[in-house]
Amino acid sequence: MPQTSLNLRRIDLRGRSAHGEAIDYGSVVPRAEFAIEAAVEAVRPIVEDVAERGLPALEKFSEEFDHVVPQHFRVPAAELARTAYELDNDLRGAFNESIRRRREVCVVERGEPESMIELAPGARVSQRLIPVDRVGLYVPGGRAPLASSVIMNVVPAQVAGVGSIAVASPPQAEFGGLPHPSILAVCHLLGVTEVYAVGGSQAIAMFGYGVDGLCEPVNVITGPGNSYVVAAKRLLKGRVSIDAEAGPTEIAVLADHTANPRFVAADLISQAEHDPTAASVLITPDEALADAVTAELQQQLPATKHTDRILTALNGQQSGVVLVDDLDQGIAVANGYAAEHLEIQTEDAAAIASRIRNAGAIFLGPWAPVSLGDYSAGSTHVLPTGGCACHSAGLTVRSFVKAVHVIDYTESALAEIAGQIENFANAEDLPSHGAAVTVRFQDDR
Ligand code: HSO
Ligand code: ZN
Repeated sequence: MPQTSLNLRRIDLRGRSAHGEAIDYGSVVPRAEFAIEAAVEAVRPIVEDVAERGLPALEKFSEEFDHVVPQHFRVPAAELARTAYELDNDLRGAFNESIRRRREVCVVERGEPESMIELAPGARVSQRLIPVDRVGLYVPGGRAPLASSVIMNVVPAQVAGVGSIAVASPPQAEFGGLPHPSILAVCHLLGVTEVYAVGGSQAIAMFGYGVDGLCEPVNVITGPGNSYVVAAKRLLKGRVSIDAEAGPTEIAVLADHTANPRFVAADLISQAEHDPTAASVLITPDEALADAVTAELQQQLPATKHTDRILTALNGQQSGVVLVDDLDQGIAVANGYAAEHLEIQTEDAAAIASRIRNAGAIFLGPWAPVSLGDYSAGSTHVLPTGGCACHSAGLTVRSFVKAVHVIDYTESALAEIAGQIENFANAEDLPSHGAAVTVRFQDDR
């Protein structure tokens, strides 16, 4: 049922520590349900069918889920060029600038392709960063055609040096069975020529197993998607590597009396716009700010395009205001929550940020809204959700390379450590391991 009024919950932590209560900061703000387990069972037969039958299975599932069977599952080059040609000039400029900025940051992310250390004379270990051979990037086409996600997935793969990059996005009946034109146009601007009009879990299966006569299997699958897409990625994990299992978008804003409530409200709304299960959380020691932000939300909501979705997200139990004793406690809440996006709108935001340990990305001060990062900051917008920022980072160049160690010891360098290896191996009751070293230093029989 459509919601009609804002009902943003408040979680009041003030005074609770003073009363000796131990607060579990990891569970102050609950997460929305993101049911992957059930989806895994639903997509298993789809993934298996694509793996077994290939093209006929893609046709069947396109019909069933996308209500259109594309004339060509591989988007013809002429269509890619056409969509880029037909792009509005200003939008083309925005796409190109976003690509340029992301690419510059990626060059820093890539770092040195090879680094070496000499641990003792002749004892050298190098680390070589080797890009994977082939990646498949999925771009959803449902609620919003995320052209920016094409940039965020393709650019780091390109800068990593991945030789073969394929993109898949669902066929859309309204575009004659092609993916959304802005997605195709961005592919063209990026120089990606292998694009498929295939959606959902069948696209993930196509990437994982390959489809005879259409698509070779890939080594890495990345890209956002609904719970079915995530479930399919989970099924293929191991066969390929995947990026994080992305759940609904989250924004947390840690703010004090210096924050502008109009900005804070707009930012909370911006991420709520993604999904009725998106999370928008304000953490503040300033009750007056909480009131002002709530009033601003009321004010701004009627003018939003996706009011229903936004209201549902804001009214959900996963969103709300957390009132804290002070910024120290605010930092504890932010670290416990581990938001995908954390904005810091406080006095000396940089100093506060230096104490943040868990967040997908940190946005400093009033002039760095999450929307900047979503499109044009140069940073990645593929970020860990659901608390995964405690152990994982966003998608970067490093997601597409393997760090391979190259071990290069001289005879004397090995001789120097041989006794220790033998000892170590014996302690593990694996004496043949030790012998593989010592045999090298025994007289030939
Ligand atoms: N905020 C989303 C990314 C996105 N926003 C794409 C707009 N377009 C997840 O980080
Ligand atoms: Zn966004």
